[in-house]
Amino acid sequence: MSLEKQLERLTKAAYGKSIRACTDEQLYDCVLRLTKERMAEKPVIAGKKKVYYISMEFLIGKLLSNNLINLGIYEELAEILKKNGKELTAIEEAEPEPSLGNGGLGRLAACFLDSIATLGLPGDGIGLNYHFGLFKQVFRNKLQTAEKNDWIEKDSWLNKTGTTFEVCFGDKKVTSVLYDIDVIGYENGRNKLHLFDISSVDERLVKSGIDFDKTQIKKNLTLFLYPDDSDEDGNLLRIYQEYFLVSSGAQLIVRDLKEKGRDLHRMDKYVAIQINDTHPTLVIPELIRILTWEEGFTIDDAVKVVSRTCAYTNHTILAEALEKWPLSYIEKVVPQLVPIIKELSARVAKKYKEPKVQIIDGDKRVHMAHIDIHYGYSVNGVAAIHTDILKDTELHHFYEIYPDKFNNKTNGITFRRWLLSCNRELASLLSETIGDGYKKDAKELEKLLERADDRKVLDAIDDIKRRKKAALTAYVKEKEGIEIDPESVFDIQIKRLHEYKRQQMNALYIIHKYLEIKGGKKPVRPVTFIFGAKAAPAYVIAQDIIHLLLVLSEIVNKDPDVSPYMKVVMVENYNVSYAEKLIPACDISEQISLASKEASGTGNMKFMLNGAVTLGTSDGANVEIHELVGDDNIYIFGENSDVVIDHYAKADYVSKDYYKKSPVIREAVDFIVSKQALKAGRKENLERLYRELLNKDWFMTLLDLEDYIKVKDRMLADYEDREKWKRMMLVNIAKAGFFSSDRTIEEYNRNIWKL
Ligand code: 26Q
Repeated sequence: MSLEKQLERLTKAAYGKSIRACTDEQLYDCVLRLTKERMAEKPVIAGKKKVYYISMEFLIGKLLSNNLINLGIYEELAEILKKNGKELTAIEEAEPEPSLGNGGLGRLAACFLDSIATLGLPGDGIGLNYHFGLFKQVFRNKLQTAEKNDWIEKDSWLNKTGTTFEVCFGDKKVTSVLYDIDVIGYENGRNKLHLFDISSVDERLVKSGIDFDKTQIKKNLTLFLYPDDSDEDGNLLRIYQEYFLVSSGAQLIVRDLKEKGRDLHRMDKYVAIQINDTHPTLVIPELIRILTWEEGFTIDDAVKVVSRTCAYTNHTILAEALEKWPLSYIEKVVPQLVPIIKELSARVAKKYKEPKVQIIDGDKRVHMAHIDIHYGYSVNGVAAIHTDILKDTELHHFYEIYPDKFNNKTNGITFRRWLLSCNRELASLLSETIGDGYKKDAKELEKLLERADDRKVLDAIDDIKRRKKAALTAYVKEKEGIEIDPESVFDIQIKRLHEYKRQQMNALYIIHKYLEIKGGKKPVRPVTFIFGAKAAPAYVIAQDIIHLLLVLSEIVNKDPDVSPYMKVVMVENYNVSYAEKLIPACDISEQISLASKEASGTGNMKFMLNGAVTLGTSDGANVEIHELVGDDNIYIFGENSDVVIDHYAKADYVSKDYYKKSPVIREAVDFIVSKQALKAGRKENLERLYRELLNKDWFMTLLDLEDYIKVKDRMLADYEDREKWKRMMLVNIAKAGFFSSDRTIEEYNRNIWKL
């Protein structure tokens, strides 16, 4: 059936109306159904061996645009709608955004699913169907508050499967219900994202905001995603969630194998399980439990085959983010796993005396990563420098035992979402300039380098940037009520709020600029500083930093002496959809984490692909971006990871020394508790942040502040050399091909999964 006929059939059936007569919301509903019908026609990707990517988070974002692109019907549908007086982009706005992830780790899982299907590899995701996902951020009195994100509508991308499993906890049993979301590859077949839910979930448990009774496991288990990006301690509910995920997932995997008549003793020939950080680590003891208790394996056989099936990805070296659960918690939630974990631990203890590699430590805490490393066959970091740090320092003792298990897989992003969908204009220009080949083989973007001196191409890239900035200007006006100047430089930092990411350093730069302008030193061109960030609700200093940014926004934007030259915007509820609007409009990409702390970063890749220039430290994937584009096309500042690691080792960083030494630093830091700031903000928050910076500053903001100011000022000056800047944009786009998640997945498959 023609696309138009199919859509009309749907609008008639659902609303008794023509396409033209439907509202955008009604059309979204019908286009959703149409897309699902088309997806269901795609062949399931099959093969002897399949990978299961198991993760507590899949930050999939809205799916309509991407699915239409991957089906190859985006343009055609847009035409049909236009003919009927409708805009596909307006219809896309009606889609609610699921928030099934915190940030980078969850978004990476979503990009990977897209690439696995695009490469035609058999591979499914296994995750949880959180009803309210990650909280929705609302600003009140310049503070973050949290509300639930009610994303599941009557019709959604979720498909009921009819599959259920029983999951047993120590003192209760729940029924696990499987929902599937189809994952379509770009011009390829279909895989699945399996999302588990409990049958007894009760949304009414949520009273106000995101508060609910944490003890009612049978009702609350899948209500929320843990709103934590590596800061606070976990609690029992988190372990309930983790075990629910892995038990459901393990049962699904074993059922699939049995249905195909596979010999479970050779499980590793048919299945690879990629464990996304330590959160699903319990899948290892759970599989061993199933094989020994239910399938009659000896413990040796079970351990052997599970160890050949499971592979682990590490996403962080922050000590506070490495999961260590008290054995007593695990005992309470899943007592049936305790004998197995003890056995695994005893085997390690017998073989290795080094305390740092034990699974259960002297305080009876279970080190989840240690289970993965001893009882998995691969350990990978997510950027070259990150993997090196794991080998050299954080996991050095393990590297000595298992040098062959360690490998690097530098992260990547799907170009379908982060170029073809979010920047159709740039994608078209690239097609006109270098052909369509880059869509399947991202390395072909390098062909653009041949045009690095071509005026027409350079101007066209710049022109698209202008249009994207104009579009963002209108959107920010509508959403935030703030007027920004589309001719200003757009300087953007969007990522979870964390001290190691150093939004506070950017804030100090803004204060410095503000004071300069007040003192009469006007910039040649206005600058717009844009932030987007959620903070874990219990992360106090992160809340204080958000408060400071909102205070600065008010002070700067309302000051008639200053606001013509700079604006500060903290967007509310930053999420994937917002990122899709911000990234194409960015000039300066802020990637300013303390060297050694950001495992990779993936926003940095999205920005360069869209023609932004990076201002960054030698951290995570910035290091590889630097190598690719060369010194002339990136702005690197700050101390490197060796120096930083040395400061930690010697415990010799004293922030007050930097404060005392530099009048520039002093002036900026003191402003936080100035009369002016205290008038706009809350004493408690601002003073706490001030004290933190002076007395602790664990992530060494003041160490790099002066260099940051210097390099950022140079960058802004260079922006005025328009020809030079346009060339930098072009080189960044041309070199972004390496960061396609298709490349990353090819490497996972070649070295780890071997599908
Ligand atoms: C841990 C314990 C209890 C509850 C929650 C958590 C928890 C939840 C989420 C710990 C960590 C996370 C998220 C981590 C994360 O997003 N890491 C990012 O992963 C990206 C993909 O590899 C990298 O690019 C980023 O550098 C890394 O910060």
